[in-house]
Amino acid sequence: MAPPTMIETSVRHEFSPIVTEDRVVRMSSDAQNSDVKFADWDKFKFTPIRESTVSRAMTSRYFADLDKYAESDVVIIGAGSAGLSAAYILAKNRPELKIAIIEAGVSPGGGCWLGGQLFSAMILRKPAHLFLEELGLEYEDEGDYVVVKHAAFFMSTLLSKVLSFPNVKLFNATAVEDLITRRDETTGDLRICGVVTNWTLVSLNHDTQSCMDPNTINANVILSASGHDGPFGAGSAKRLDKLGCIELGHMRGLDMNSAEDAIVKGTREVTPGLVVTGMELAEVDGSNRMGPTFGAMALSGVKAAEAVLNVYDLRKKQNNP
Ligand code: AHZ
Repeated sequence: MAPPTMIETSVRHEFSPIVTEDRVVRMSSDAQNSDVKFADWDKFKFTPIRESTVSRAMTSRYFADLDKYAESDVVIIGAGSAGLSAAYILAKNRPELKIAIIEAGVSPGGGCWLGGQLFSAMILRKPAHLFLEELGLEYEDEGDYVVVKHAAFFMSTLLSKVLSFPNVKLFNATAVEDLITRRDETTGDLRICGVVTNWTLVSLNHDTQSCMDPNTINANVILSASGHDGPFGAGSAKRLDKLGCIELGHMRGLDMNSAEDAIVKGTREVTPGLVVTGMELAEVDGSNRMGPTFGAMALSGVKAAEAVLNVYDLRKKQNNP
């Protein structure tokens, strides 16, 4: 018997590529005419381009963004589930704010591409399902908790929505190396006024190369969402500890029930000018980890957005430089 073939020429497809002259210009579904009409691929040709045009198309935009976001309204450190949930709420509700997201990894998304132990499904305890409804994401309702069929489905949906807002710029492959601090003349408190950045690959090589100075971004409010301690995580918390602004609590062992409530409750402005969200808070407060349940990350992000706006609006009212 002949093996099943991958290509069957008589198959009727639901779509029809529209061909003008020798190029395919668009695809559309056409119920009346569902036989596929392929382009004449022998004649197919893209529009011409010079290499420098590609280079300028990228660099002009990137440097324009660096210029625009050098003064940001909000900087978010870390594009994991907590940082991106906050970015979504902020960007949607306050389209006039310039929001820069700084992500050390090349791939944004943090630890949210899989569930626990590299399994696919993502579990969120109620009422975090309300955030899924806001995103228009499907889930299975299991009573006290809900299940998204794949964590990547959650992350890719959230990411695409955040990136579609015109007031958001994601600078990935860029690490926050330090915080910009100023002493408040009236209170004497240290205030966080921005971030110190560098290409992540440069940050990883400070030990092997002579001084490679960083870049900076000033901002009215910083939202730190850099996750629990690890190669990059909890950077703001550790820096604030060294500056004497807080005393690190260090994340404790796993307890799903207490951990998720503690993260949402603890989401706040930890030091003037800097709000902390997500698992970085476990390092600040010494609360438990929750492992593979993600409701607290989403709702901590939502609460953080509110805290960021309170700080921002107050700062604007006081006209603080
Ligand atoms: O790359 C980091 C990740 O994408 C990024 N990041 C960390 N330090 C950074 C720095 N500059 C720029 N200095 C930095 N970016 O921050 C992101 C953090 O994402 P995450 O998913 O690790 O944190 P989260 O708090 O959004 O979610 C944590 C989810 C949990 S719970 C848990 C447990 O209980 O064990 N483990 C995880 C991953």
